[in-house]
Amino acid sequence: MERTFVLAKPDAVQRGLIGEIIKRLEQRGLKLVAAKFLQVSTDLAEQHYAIHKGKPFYEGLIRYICSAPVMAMVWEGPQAVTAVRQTMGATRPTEAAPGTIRHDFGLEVGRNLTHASDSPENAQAEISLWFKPEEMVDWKQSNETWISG
Ligand code: DAT
Ligand code: MG
Repeated sequence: MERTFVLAKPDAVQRGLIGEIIKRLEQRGLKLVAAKFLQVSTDLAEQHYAIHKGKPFYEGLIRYICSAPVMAMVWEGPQAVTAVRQTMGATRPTEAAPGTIRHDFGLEVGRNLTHASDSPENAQAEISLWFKPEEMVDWKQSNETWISG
């Protein structure tokens, strides 16, 4: 089983879309294994988006991610990284496929509602940046065998 890190970003929180995002990931069959609601510090934002430092949109991205609370989550399932990126849609909402979160709720790249890890390696790094090991909940989903056989 694979795990991936997901954020409902400040615009999703402000627009009351946390539930919608969680609903879509639950419906997909993924299992929630950690979650917390927090105000992101500049320090955490800079660590999370270190790969984008120096890009033209970097400063705005840090301001945006710290501008209101976020819901940070870890989701588990077969190919969870790929599955969540697919449910989330392309980075630019206008390029995201209909039926994806970014298409269905977004218009601009700077307000694209969600973050999700882009590889299993980055997922591990992001999970350990945002969560302590003891914050991960080990539980069995009763319908697991009907989602992955
Ligand atoms: P993703 O979030 O799909 O993994 P990314 O890692 O390339 O995309 O970029 C991180 C975030 O930075 C992205 O969700 C929105 C913002 N961003 C990326 N490219 C941008 C651009 N050209 N202008 C403004 N914001 C951008
Ligand atoms: Mg990315």
